[in-house]
Amino acid sequence: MADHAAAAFATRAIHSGYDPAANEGALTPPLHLTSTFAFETAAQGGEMFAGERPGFIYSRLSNPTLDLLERRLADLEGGEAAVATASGMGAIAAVMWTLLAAGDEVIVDKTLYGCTFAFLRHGLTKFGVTVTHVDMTDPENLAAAMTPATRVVYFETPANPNMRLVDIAAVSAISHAHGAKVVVDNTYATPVLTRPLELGADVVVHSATKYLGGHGDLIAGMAVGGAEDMAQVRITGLKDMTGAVMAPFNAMLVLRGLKTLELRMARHCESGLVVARALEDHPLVTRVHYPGLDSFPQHALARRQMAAFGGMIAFEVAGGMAAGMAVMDALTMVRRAVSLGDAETLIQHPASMTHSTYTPEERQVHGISDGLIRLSVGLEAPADILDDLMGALDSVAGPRQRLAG
Ligand code: 3LM
Repeated sequence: MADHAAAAFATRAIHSGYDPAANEGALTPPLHLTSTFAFETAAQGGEMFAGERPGFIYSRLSNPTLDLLERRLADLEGGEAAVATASGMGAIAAVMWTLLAAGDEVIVDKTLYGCTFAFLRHGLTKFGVTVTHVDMTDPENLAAAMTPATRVVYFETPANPNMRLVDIAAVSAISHAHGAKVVVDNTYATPVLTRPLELGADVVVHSATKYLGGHGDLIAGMAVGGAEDMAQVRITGLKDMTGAVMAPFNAMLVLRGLKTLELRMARHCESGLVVARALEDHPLVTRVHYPGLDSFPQHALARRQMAAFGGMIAFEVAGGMAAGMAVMDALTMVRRAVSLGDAETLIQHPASMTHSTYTPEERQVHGISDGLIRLSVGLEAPADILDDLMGALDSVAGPRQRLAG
């Protein structure tokens, strides 16, 4: 199969953009550990700098290993081009600094990952960009908030940590009617579950640290979109402003991760639903936020916009934060750690960890309760994940029930 363009997702995740015949027959793409590239002649180097001749110049601009990863993820997301970055935050910063200038406004959703919130609230505002927070679960709120200065509309779906969804098609239509670009953080859903560009978004960003890498052994980010936007992100946001370029070795690890992305997501989704249902049935659990549950307020949108419901769950327990911490400390297999999308099931407390960049008042306004616990359901046998979680919940519920009795 020489041209993989028509192949299914799982096939393209393994083959897209790579030809062993052009690489000494190597089945696995070579790792190009080089910072710079030698020009055959001085004139040729000048032509490359002038953009008149294709080729590699310096690895802060591009590198063959990164180039393969970029073309492969662009293919999987349905975009024209992509840019690989040192981290998810590197991707977000490179995109925002490219699309925004002083005097512009960015409208962002109410709930965002903690460091994204801090970057917007305390970073971009320092440079004269207006940041407006809107509850985008109702797209009408966005329509009412758009101003002539709005250049970018930014959101996560599902949102970290409380799983709120945003209707990508509806929000994109509203944004485009006002001339604004739509940037979606697709870290939680991955292109296996949702492809925002196909629903109208202009740019997708990822923390590739998470499901794309998939093994908790690297920090990496990606941006995907139209060829012109990505060329600008590469030249402006990445090369000149952040310099947050991905290391070639990490690109190779992300390429390896992508090969099993669809398989892994299937398992994350299957176990996610089993765990979410079991949590919902436990007497200590007062609320479960998981798009696959009938009780999820945006379940209809989840069915429309997501191929399945993912491996991320947020839940609350009776007794609030103290009881939640006790549940976390009673676990024996599930790891107490931030990050997500790894083989290991991870649990963390957003208010004191990933979202401690918000003040307590901001967390309240932005819908992140102090008692919320976040679970990234891993690839272990679902029965073992359940045993550990239910055991921990029982051990905390037991004394509480005895106290109540
Ligand atoms: C976390 N999240 O545990 P990096 N976008 C989303 C994310 O969840 C993240 C980023 C971007 C977590 C990291 S918290 C100290 C650990 C939706 C990261 C940023 O720069 O690759 O970490 O991605 O929720």
